[in-house]
Amino acid sequence: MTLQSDCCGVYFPNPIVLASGILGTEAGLLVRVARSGAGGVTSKSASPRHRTRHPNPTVLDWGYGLINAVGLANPGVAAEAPILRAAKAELQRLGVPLIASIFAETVAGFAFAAETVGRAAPDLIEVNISCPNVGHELGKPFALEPESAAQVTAAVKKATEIPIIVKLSPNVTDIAEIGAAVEMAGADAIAAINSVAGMLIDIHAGRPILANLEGGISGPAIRPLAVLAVYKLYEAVNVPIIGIGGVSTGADALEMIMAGATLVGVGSAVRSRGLEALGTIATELDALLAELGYTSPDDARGIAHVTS
Ligand code: RRO
Repeated sequence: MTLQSDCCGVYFPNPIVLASGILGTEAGLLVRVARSGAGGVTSKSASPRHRTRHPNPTVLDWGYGLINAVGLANPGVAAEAPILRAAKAELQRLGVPLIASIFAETVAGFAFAAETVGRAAPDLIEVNISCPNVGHELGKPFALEPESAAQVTAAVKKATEIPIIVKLSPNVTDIAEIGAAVEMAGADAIAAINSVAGMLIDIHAGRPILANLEGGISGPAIRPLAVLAVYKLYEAVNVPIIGIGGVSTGADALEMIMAGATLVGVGSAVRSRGLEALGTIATELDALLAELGYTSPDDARGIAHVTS
């Protein structure tokens, strides 16, 4: 069985890719995940200027997944570009594509970030317009309105020739509407979903656990939300979809593919199953596709769509 997958003309040895954020901005960990069988890796979003994290606690495992408010800690795109260039050289030897994620608080900042990470020649650029934990020019994430989502997409598209993946937020009424808007503005692919806004309260202290008060929920608890988002997007857009949210087994990955995903992002499962999780999930997916009579992930993509 071949698990080979094509996204925007980029060849992935298998569709299981490391989601952004979970392993930070360092090259070494990205390469380690690639060595243990990931089909692709995404770096943590880098912003125009260096950012420090929010005060602790920033991440908590609450039993059904994680809640985080890291606050986009990163060294800034100028420092991140050489780190990514080093990672890319090694990843290229392994045949594993690099997706460089960017974030900015302004539309112009996104264009600057795209130009700067472009120097590392990543295979794709992820445009993170959906971080729930940091401030934005409009006071809310660009992914929450079709107009602002499209504005960022168009600006980044103008700033780089590298294909762009726009990462959407689940914290909206109609994700398909946002997806259609970014596709129209030039997105080459769509990633869905970022973490779901949430809060946990320490009943002994009588106050929210995270220092940032609210954070983003990820892991198994959000998987059905992510599957529905991918399903709706698949009916609304023609560009490839990277399905992200709570995937931790080959069966979970196949569910995303059946909803319409071309690639499947894995984040929180790295915490529960270790750095080898992605390779293991790819192996499980391979066995499951064969068992169910599919000859490739392409065969299974979107089959859950019921036509009346
Ligand atoms: O760094 C974070 O707090 C963070 C980001 Br940029 C994001 O996109 N999603 C998330 O859950 N946390």
